[in-house]
Amino acid sequence: MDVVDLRSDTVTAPTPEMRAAMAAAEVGDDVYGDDPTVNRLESLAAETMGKQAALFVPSGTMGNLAAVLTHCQRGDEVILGDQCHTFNYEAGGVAALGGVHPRPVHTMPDGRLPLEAIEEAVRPDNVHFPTTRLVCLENTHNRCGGAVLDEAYTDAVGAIARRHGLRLHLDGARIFNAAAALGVPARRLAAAADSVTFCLSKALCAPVGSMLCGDEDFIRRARRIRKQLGGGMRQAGVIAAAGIVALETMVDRLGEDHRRARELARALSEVPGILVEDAVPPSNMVYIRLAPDARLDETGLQVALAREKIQIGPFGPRRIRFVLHYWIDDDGIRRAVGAIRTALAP
Ligand code: TLP
Repeated sequence: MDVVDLRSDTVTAPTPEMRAAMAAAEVGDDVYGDDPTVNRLESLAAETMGKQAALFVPSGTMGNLAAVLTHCQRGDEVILGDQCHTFNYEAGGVAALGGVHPRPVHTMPDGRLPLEAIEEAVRPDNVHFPTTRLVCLENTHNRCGGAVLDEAYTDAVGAIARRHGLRLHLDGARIFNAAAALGVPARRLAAAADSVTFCLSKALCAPVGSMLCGDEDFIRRARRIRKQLGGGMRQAGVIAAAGIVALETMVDRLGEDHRRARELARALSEVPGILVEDAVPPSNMVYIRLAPDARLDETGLQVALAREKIQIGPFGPRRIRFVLHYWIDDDGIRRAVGAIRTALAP
C-alpha cells in the first residue's frame, strides 16, 4: 500500500520525465556561468515571471534570504507579515545573517497586510530609527490556508512601496497555485514586485530548487550574495533539468490539486470532531481544527494515521494542514478520509 503523504507539497518526488531529463542533462560549472541547462532554466524562469533575469538557488529559503540581503544593508528594516514564512520559518536568517531588522505587521486571515498598516510601518527619516527599505508579501499565503493575493492588491502594495522609495519582494513559493486559482498569469501577479522567489520543488514536483527573479542589476548582485551563502553550485544542470520539466509540464495541472483540496475539505467537514477552517479552500491546502471534544489531539491523530500509511502535518495546537499535490490522487483522498473518520470515531 502506497503512503499518502499530505504533510506538504515539498514531499513531491520527481516525475519519470524529470528523472529522464536529469540523467540526460548537459552540464558545466555554473559558478563560471558554464552550465547550459542552468542557463536555460534561468532564462525560462525570467521570461515566465516577466523579469529581466533569474538566479537558480537551492531552496525557497535561500531565495528569500538572498533577495532581502540584496535589497537591504545591515540595520535596514523589512516590513513583512507576522504570519509569513520569512518571519516564522526561515530560522531568523535575515536578522542572523544580514543584520536586517524585521518589522512584522498584522496579517489578515486572507493573507493580506492592511495597506494602512504597511503605510504606518514606514519609518520617518530620523536617527533613532532603522531605515525602512523593503516590503515582503507571500502568495499563496501558507499559514493563511493557502490564501491567494490578487494582482490589484499586490499592485496597491507596490504603489505604496514606490511612493516611499521602498522595494517590494514577493515570496511566490506557490505563485503558480495563485495564478491557477485566479486564472491570471504568474507574471501579472509579480508585476509590481521588484523581486520574486518561486519554488520548483513544491507543487511543481522538482526534487530541489527555487528561482529568484528581478532586473539584471539585482540578479547580478544576488549572485554574489548566493556565493556568500554557499549556494554557488557546480554541475547544477542535473537538478535544473528537472526544473525545466517542472515549468514546462506541471504548471497547467495545478487546478486538479485545488479541486481535490475542495473535495477533501467537503469530506472532512462531515467528520464529527473536525472543523474545517475554509469550507472552500483557495488553493492546494486544507487546514482543520480538532474540536475540543475530539477523541484525539493533533499528535494522536498523526500517530493513528501513520499506522495506516497516511502522513499528516500538525501546524499548531489542534490544527492540522493537509497539502494536495501531484502524488495524491482521488483514491488517496478516500483512504485519508476513511482513516481519519475511523481514528476519530467515538
Ligand atoms: N514551506 C514549508 C515549510 O517550511 C513550512 C512547507 O511545508 O510549506 N516560502 C513559503 C511560502 C514556503 O511555504 C516555504 C516552504 C518556503 C518559502 C521555503 O522553501 P524551502 O523549503 O525550499 O526553503
